[in-house]
Amino acid sequence: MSKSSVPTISVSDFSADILRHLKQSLGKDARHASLYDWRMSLSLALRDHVVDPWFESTRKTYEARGKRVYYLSMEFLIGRLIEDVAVNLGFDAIAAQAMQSLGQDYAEVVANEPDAALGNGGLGRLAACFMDSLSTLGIPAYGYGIRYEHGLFEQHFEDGAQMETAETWLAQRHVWEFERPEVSYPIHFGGDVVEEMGKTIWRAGETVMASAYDTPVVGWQGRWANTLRLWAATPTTAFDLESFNRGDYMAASAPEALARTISRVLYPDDTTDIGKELRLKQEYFFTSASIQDLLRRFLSEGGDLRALPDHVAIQLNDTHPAIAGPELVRILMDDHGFEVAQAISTARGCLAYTNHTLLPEALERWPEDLFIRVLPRHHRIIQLIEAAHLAATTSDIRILEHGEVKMGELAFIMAHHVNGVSALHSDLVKETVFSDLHADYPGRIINQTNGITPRRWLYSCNPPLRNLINETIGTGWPDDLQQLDGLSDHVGDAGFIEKFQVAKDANKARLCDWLHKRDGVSLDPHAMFDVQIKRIHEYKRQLMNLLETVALWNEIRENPNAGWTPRVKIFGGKAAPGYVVAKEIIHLINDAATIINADPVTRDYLQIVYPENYNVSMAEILIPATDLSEQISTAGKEASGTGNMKFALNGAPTIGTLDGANVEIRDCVGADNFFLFGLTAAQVTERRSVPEYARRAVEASPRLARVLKQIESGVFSPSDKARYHGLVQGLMNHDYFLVTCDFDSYFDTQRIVDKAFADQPSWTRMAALNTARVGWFSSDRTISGYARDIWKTPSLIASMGS
Ligand code: 26Q
Repeated sequence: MSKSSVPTISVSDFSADILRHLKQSLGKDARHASLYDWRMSLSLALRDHVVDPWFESTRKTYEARGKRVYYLSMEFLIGRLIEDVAVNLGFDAIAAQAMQSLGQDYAEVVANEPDAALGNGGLGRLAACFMDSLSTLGIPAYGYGIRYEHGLFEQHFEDGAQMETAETWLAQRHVWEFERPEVSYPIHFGGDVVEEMGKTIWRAGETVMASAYDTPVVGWQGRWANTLRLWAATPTTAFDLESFNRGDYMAASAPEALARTISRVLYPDDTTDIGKELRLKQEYFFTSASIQDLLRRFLSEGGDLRALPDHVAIQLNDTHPAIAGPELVRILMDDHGFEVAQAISTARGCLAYTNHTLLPEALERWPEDLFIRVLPRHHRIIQLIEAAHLAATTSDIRILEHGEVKMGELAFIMAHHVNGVSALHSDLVKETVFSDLHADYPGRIINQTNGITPRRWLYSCNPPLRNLINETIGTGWPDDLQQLDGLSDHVGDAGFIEKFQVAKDANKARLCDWLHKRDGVSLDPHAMFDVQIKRIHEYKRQLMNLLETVALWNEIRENPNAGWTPRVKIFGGKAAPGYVVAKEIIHLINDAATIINADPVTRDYLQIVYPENYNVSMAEILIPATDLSEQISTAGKEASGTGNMKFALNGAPTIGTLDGANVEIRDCVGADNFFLFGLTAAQVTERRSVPEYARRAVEASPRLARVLKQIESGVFSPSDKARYHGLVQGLMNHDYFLVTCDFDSYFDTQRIVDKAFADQPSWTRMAALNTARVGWFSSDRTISGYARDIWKTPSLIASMGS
């Protein structure tokens, strides 16, 4: 693509930079420096090199007077940044050598950084990958979100059950951000709406300030850097002096306490937690601040608001910022004198909405009375938006219905484009949740299949494979991932396959070391590492994986000398604290691990491990070490998945259903290199209408019936034999996600996997073909699609053209 900007610094100069920061910024000398001090000094030395590309990008953006992208997301699941910045600047080798020359272990220093876990899972991580790609592609963009004081909770296991504790990433200084005390906006809540001299006036009840913190996001080879701007809530007046002077010390700090709750903590639920007032306030807080900020920028450059859609592209990451529509309309009408129709069409010209779910319970709705209480002016504007929609179409779809405000309908109606996140998902969006609105606005729904950044998810997390790829096809692939196709020519070469295997073995060894150090657990590095890592959800069917594990255990016990392929079943993931069934599933996996891992008969063939507190950094160790990727959701339920792409890219074939992006992954890697099982989305719908389908499936499968009986009777919970009654009964009686119906197909396919893995060269060839053929899943390709089809924004990196 563009010319590479090779780092222009020597190891000794960079070491000197680090020492300078150690002294000047940390106030330490090398003899007394802690790991933390070294990490801070290294980060600051790297950060110095981000500033120039950042300023340069800002200048070019300003001069171009072109369109900017504003990506609004409640979540940015970033992870660590040191390695990310080092890699993108081309400083990774230099940084490692500099730390070594200073007598420090680079890997240890890097690992000292806490994860920025400002997200729950897929949606938040997607936002982080998109920020990386927007900078790599040189598209002028701002990410807007919330600077939560506490990110996603930390998970601990107590006797196998999940416990949660607060996460405190800001307890240490976050070096990557720049506080912008001069950038702040008032955010109003509550109060009432009155008409005064023909004008509608919102007299707010309470006000908090939104204050900006900026983190530069540097793209590949430092060619461009955008800004991630996160908002923190602060009180309008730090202290109520009047109360204080009266001696009422507690009342004096009341406004402060109120304001600070807004950006205090990330909601730990990845489906809607209906009706929580604070959540609605969070959504409006960051959305209003972002809209005010982008309008201030536009107006300060002399823009005419009627031309706003030519300069501003606002992407809504799910419905969480859907209040952006009414907020923009409100400001255009109330502050700038726009007529309703003109305000709505101008706002719509700026807005686009990405849907990430088909689960009906996950579609955001707010009780109307709560909504009126918190945002009375916006409620009236939504009535105007609804009226305009009803007048312009033959539709009977409403935004306000049954005493609720439906955020999906609001986002859809206020967007010029709505997109799904995989081909199958986008089709289902058209056919199911938004079929009526699709008929009202044909052409509005499009697809943009998700992607992942190859910088973090291959280059940086997998050095052995990165080096092999570099020596095989050259170094142009990290920003042009389809070049991996070139590996296909080498899969017939035994020498290449051997090296691919060596790389995988090195990653497995790294995982074994890490787990041993962290948890004291030992794994057989020759066993198949079979990994399922993601949020715990019934539709993702970790329970089916566990049932298969128990069935396999039974079979090995009965016939220990049948030449079993050794497996380690690795689980990782958190359950929402209030999601009872998900927590039971976690408990069961841990209980089963206790019994099965202690069985001397099966010990050499089967082991279950569930490292606690799965996060982005753990994913970076697990994924490169994986042999088999578990993507086993009920067809039609996983909008896309992105872990599925990470595994395939790192040479792990998938066992999976035809769900989300699995469909497209299978198309790319070829049916021979993907272990398909289970019902299709259409068959799932059909099966649900069969009476007693779960009971029938269990009766038809003695293998499954036996496993369920073992679990129900307390084989894995000897101290509390009734512990899993409810879980098993739930499966027999409801099984909405068809675990029972897909079980046999899954078990049988796992046995095909066993056989395939036993032939190592042929397995490795399959793994290598996965890597070679999934270049299309780069988030650069995804972002190019958004830029082309939705935003109409060109790259400002000269040599990239477009
Ligand atoms: C909403 C309201 C109140 C509380 C919580 C929420 C909430 C928070 C997070 C609702 C949903 C989420 C996250 C959803 C999510 O991560 N979806 C995933 O998005 C990925 C990126 O597109 C897809 O790959 C996954 O398939 C999808 O499940």
